[in-house]
Amino acid sequence: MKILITGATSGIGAATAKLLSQKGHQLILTGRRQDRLDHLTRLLPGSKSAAFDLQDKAQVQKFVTDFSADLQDLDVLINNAGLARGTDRAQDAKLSDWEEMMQTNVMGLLYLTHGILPLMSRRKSGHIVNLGSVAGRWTYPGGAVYSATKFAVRALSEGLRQDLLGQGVRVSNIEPGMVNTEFSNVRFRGDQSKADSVYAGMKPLTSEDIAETIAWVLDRPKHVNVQELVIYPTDQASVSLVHRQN
Ligand code: NDP
Ligand code: 8X3
Repeated sequence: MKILITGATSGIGAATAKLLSQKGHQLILTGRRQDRLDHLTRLLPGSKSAAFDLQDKAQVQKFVTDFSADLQDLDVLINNAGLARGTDRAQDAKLSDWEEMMQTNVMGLLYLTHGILPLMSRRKSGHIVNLGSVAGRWTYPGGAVYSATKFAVRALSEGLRQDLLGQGVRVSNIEPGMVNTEFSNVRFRGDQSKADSVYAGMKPLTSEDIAETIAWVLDRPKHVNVQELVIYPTDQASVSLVHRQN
């Protein structure tokens, strides 16, 4: 299959790219960090890449135009790129952090999906896999706006399934709990000790766990659509209930 993965430069996106490449799929990989994309395309035979910022509508539309020939027969879009910024209570949070999360996790996903959907609908075939989160079902202190973006991803996934009914296009929303990636480092703007403390004394999910989940969802027969999938580490019972060894 031909598969486009956003946020392939790190974490879940990079692990998914490696696994799907091993399985023989043809990949188009995106992210902002050109050096990491170059490394991946060297590593993964037949893969292509494009560096652009999902927050910028013009850059996303330019990508869709530049890759128009490649995208005509795209089988799968994995809307993985996303981020959280900070855990400040809403009353203390920076508006620019809220804007960055909304613009990336919601508008970026929409800009790209808007470019790809008509192509899939026309072919009456395709699969959109969104990276939601358990934060898209349950909120926690300091996570209101990140959660709002992932609630939006869940609503969009559900609404798209309704609009696409009869078009042969599947939409899946994967909703992980804690996964140890660069996510917390980004959330705390490079403070690695703060990022490490998120996973201290517990065993989080790995990027590979989620990559395997995505590969399984893609491998279901065409008449089967895994609509939503919540996956927590065993050490996490809810967004705020985590078991830690001392
Ligand atoms: P990482 O920080 O490791 O990876 C995030 C990816 O998103 C990077 O490749 C980054 O690429 C890309 N990205 C971020 N902002 C932009 C942008 N403006 N334009 C283009 N690409 C962008 O985090 P994860 O792998 O953990 O996160 C992947 C997805 O999984 C996210 O949507 C996240 O919300 C979700 N998720 C993560 C969980 C976790 O605990 N880690 C749990 C549940 C869901 P670059 O910086 O090169 O642009
Ligand atoms: C990331 C998981 O619990 O940090 O989506 O919000 S959480």
